[in-house]
Amino acid sequence: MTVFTTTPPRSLDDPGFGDFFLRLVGDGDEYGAVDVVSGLLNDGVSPQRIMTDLIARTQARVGELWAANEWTIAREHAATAISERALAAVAARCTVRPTRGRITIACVDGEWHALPVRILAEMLRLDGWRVDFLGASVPGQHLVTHLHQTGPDAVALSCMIPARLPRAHAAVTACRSAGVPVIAGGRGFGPDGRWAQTLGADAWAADAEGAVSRLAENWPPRMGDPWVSSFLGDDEYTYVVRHRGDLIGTALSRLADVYPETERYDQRQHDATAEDLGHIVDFLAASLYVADDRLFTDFVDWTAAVLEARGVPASALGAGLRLICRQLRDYPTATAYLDAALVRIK
Ligand code: B12
Repeated sequence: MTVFTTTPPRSLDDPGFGDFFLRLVGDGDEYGAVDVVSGLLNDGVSPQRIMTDLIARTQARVGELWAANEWTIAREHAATAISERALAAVAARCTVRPTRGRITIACVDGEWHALPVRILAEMLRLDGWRVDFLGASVPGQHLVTHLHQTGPDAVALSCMIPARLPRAHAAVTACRSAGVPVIAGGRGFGPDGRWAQTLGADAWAADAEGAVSRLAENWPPRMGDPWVSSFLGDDEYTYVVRHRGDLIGTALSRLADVYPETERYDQRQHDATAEDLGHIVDFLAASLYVADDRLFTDFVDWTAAVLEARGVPASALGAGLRLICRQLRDYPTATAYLDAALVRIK
């Protein structure tokens, strides 16, 4: 990171401006961060550019620093709170009268990444949409009640973690059954939005700018039968979901036999291991749900890197995967997905 001993950079185009802002959010300097975005607005920089090129990019770097174990979870939380404050400061300075339709924006049930979709909400407001922003983790039935009460022209559904895709599917199906077309987004739907289509979403966009363009043209889309893609998940998916607790509990009870280091684990390490095993089962289930092993192997690659940055060797992850795999001997697709992941971490 660049260290500024002299005058801080002034323009968003200056090399080092991103580092400068990252340092403010990383140091917990809320007033400094708000001053920076206010200064940019005063200089005539568009609010859209501040949101996408500064705040969103900074958050991506916050994520990299957390994943690399350079920043603690607390520092990431504090930085995110400051980014939210800076975003609110930008939004407070821009008032646009709605000229387009009405849109409901929500994160799927169990999805706590509200900031990405808050950026989307502000970008759509600036483009003339009347936005109902419902925020993080909206249970499907409450979302549908809201649709009946407000009658929007679209629902924008966010899913940042692929493990939430089965719940995203329930929400997509419910919204479409209520006659409201769905635009899906967030990295949980896959790098090219491939799983948005699997789940029957009417549209997908990679980011807020893409969503603004997609919704500005050719909306509403022609909606097919909402029930066509409403049944996903087979007996393997159902088995893994129903036996989640047993799969994790049995793996934990046998872990010390195959990975003796865990005998020296303190309570915090045990809790983290149980949480990691939970993620393995949840991502495996989601992978079975969309019938795509890439969802699971991408997750295992990511987990291996995160654990390695914390000094946990790939063999520990391998031990966990094998213990889950042994319990799923009678389930050929699940076993094949686990094997595909095991090959990668050897
Ligand atoms: C802040 C943060 C959190 C905060 C969220 C707080 C908040 N108020 O948002 C908290 C602490 C809650 C959190 C929790 C977790 N997080 Co987190 N988090 C992040 C972080 C650092 C920043 C998120 C952010 O604001 N990004 C900035 C925005 C702008 O990013 P963006 O993706 O470019 O956003 C655009 C698109 O996604 C798109 N978009 C989003 N939604 C929608 C919807 C529609 C309809 C459309 C069209 C477009 C769209 O438009 C956005 C704007 O352009 C990211 C890192 C990252 N790269 O994003 C990790 C990250 C997303 N988190 C991650 C993880 C793993 C988790 C946890 C599982 C950690 C854990 N072990 O508990 C939990 C899961 C919680 C849950 N169930 O939801 C991983 C996901 C990796 C993966 N395998 O998918 C990431 C990528 C970190 C990393 N580098 O590995 N997290």
